[in-house]
Parts: sequence; structure tokens; C-alpha cells
Amino acid sequence: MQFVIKNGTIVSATEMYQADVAVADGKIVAIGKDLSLEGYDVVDAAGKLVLPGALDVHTHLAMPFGGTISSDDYFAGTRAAACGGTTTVFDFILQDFDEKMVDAVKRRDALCAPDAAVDYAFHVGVKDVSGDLLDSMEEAVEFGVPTFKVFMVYDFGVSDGVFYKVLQKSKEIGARISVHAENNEMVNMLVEKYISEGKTSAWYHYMSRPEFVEKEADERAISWAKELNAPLYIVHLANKGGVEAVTKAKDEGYEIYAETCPQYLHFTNEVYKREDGRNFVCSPPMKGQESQDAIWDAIIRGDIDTVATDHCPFQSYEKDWGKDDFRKIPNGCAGVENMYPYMLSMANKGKISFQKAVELCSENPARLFGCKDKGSLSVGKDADIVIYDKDKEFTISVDNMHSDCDHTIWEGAELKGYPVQTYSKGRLVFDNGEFLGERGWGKFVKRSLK
Ligand code: DUC
Ligand code: ZN
Ligand code: ZN
Repeated sequence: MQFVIKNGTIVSATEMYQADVAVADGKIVAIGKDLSLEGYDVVDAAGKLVLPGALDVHTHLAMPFGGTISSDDYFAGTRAAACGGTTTVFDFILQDFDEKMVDAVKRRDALCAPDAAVDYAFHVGVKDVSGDLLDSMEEAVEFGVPTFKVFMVYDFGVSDGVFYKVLQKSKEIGARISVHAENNEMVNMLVEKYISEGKTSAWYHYMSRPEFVEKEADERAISWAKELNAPLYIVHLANKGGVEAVTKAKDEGYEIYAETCPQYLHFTNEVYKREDGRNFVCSPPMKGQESQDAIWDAIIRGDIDTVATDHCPFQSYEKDWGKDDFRKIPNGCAGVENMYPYMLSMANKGKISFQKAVELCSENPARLFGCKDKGSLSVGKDADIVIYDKDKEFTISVDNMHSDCDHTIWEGAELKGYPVQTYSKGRLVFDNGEFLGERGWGKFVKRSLK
């Protein structure tokens, strides 16, 4: 299939300019003014923006968690991604005890490969580094999975000692560690306190994971990374103190990266006072206005490197398990379809530039996570392309989303502008509200940080 997207405005992380984009065999083959290529179909993008597809480097598809399994499998999650302009989806694999890292990757890939509708990559969530399992990280790196995550919370969280060892190892083998940073002891103590006082509503999910619980863990994680001079990526940063710690570390010259998520940019902890507050329960929880302002400020000054979603949806009946006891609410929300449209809408409304939205959602994630064929519209890269209509008004509703989840925390959110087409490696997979892709189209993206 060969086509040329004509008359649009291309957006990169640094510029916006008028040019045509020619695509053949899934790759971008030419960019220039007034391209006329024989045998190429024409897609007219007059008045539209032409953007690189987004990479969502943080999702949990079909993840066993909170007594159930997150409700988007690899097909539903990647279908929703395509419909929101995201053309590469990263999933977290949870290593089993006594399982080599590369075996965990192969186990999940066997499930993902037949179903993925857009390209996908993995990170390994580390649980067990006993015996030779720590050394087994290297094989995963060679296989194309050079990024690992440690959780400082949950029953599969790691001890400080394991975190330190993994950080040290990552430095030796050209890998990088991501961290979910919250102080587990503090969370457990606060949960126990509120439950014993009969305080069981969704608000107490927030109260048991307030700002300082995340801030302290961010600071601790950063201090070890500094000690070892190892790179560290903080996922879903949601609090002001953590932002300050990241800014300081960056200013000192350390390789500390930070990701935030659209839910922290749009909602505050006020959502936990709502009747449907349980639907917003995720960890870390949304924080107060001061934290939200600090995250936006950090985005604008360049101290937040990426935006990703932590997409981990659960059905309403599962969220309802915790109607009267916040401990029973499975943690997580849908978001993979909302990230790029939300960030682009915030650009369209003037909060950031379109270039910044592209930098945060496409260029930086591709560069930081070693996806060499993704992240910008340039000759030789994959033809992962989004055509965006700045004038389209769009109100998010569960009825116009493409996830398997039966509700969305974004219900009623009004966006200015919306993607009208998504191409995955040159194939049209989303067209004006309709998913046109297929299972198995997406392929494993082999990555390297070197
Ligand atoms: N937080 C969530 O809310 N869900 C999945 C895992 C996580 O860290
Ligand atoms: Zn997390
Ligand atoms: Zn997560």
C-alpha cells in the first residue's frame, strides 16, 4: 500500500511545518512540499495536523490484580489505543517467583502476539532476584526488553535491598529501572488506622496514600539512584514534593526521568468525595490542587519527560466490591484512548504547545525507551501517523470509547480537537470514530537503550 498525506501541517517535538508525507510498505519514504508520486493514493489532510502516533509506555493489560484481572485484554487495550492515536503500547509483565526474566517475556508474548492490534513492547515487573534470577535480566535485555520495574508497594513489591541490587545490575547491563514509588509501611499503617475508625469510603483511599507517602518514596528511590549513579525512571508521578525532588536531581545532573499521567493533570483528590469516587481509585491516587499545579509547571519547564496512562481498567461491578470498604476496590482506571486526545486538546486550548504534546507522548517515550523506528515523522521510520482535526468538538463518553470497560472516569470531558485517523505501519486502523484494525497486526518491538 502506497499513499501520500497531502496539505497537512506536520508536528514534531520542535516544529510545525507544512509538508506532505509519503508512505510505502509501512514506512515513511518521503517528506516534502508538493510531493507527487506515481501510483500513490492521496489522503487530503488540508487544515489538519499530521502527528507521529503516540507511545503509551505504561499499561496493565489483562493483569491479575486486586482479586481479579484488568478488563482490557491485549486486543481491547490495543484497539482502544489505536482509536486514541496511540500506536505503540507497553505492557508490564509481572515476573513469577522462580521465573527467569526472559521466560516471563516469552510467556506474555505468547498471549499478546495473536491479539495486539498495534505494536507493543514490554517491561518486566521484578519480583524475584534470588539465585541466578538477577543475572537473568541480561538475557531479557538481549531479547529486546531493556526496561524493568520495581514496585515499592503491593504484595509483589520488593524490599529496599532488592531495589538497590536491581538498580546496580541495570547499570552494568544497559538496562533502566522504573519505580512505582509509595511508602508501603505508611500506606499499611494509614489503612489500618482509617479502617479501625470506621472510615471506609473512597476518600480514605486518598487519605491512606496522601502526598507525603509518595514524596518520601520518590526521594528514597532517587537517593539510591544517585548513590549508584544509575538512571531511574519514576512512573506516574503525582505529587509536588516528588516533582521537586526530580527537578533537583536533574539540576544536579543525574539521569532521573519522570512520567505523569493525564488523570493527575485533569482530576484532583476531590473526585474521591463523589458518589462514584471508587471508579477513580488508582494508586497513586489523584492529589490536591497544589500537586496538580506543580506537575503542569514541571511539564512546561521540561522536568516531566513523558506522559503515559497506567491504563488498568476494572468493570463497575468490580469497583463496586469496595462501595463500603475502599480496600476492596481494584486499583486502576482506563486511559489508553484518552492520553493523546487529552494532551492535544490541552495544546489546542493553549496550555502547552502542540510540539510539547508530541514531545511528551511520542518523541520522548520513543527515545527514552529505545524504539528507534517510532516517535517522529521522518524518512525511514514506521508510518505510525495520526491525522488530527483541531476543530472537532469531542465529548468523551463510554459510548464512544473502544475499551472493554463499561465506564470511563473521563465521562463528559470536553475536548477541543480530536484524532480523525490513525495509521499503524501504514495501515488505517482508526477512521472517524471507527476501529478498522485487526488482531495480530501489532508486532513486538525489540528495543535497546544503547
Ligand atoms: N496502580 C494502579 O492503580 N493500577 C495498576 C497498578 C498500579 O500501580
Ligand atoms: Zn504503579
Ligand atoms: Zn502501573
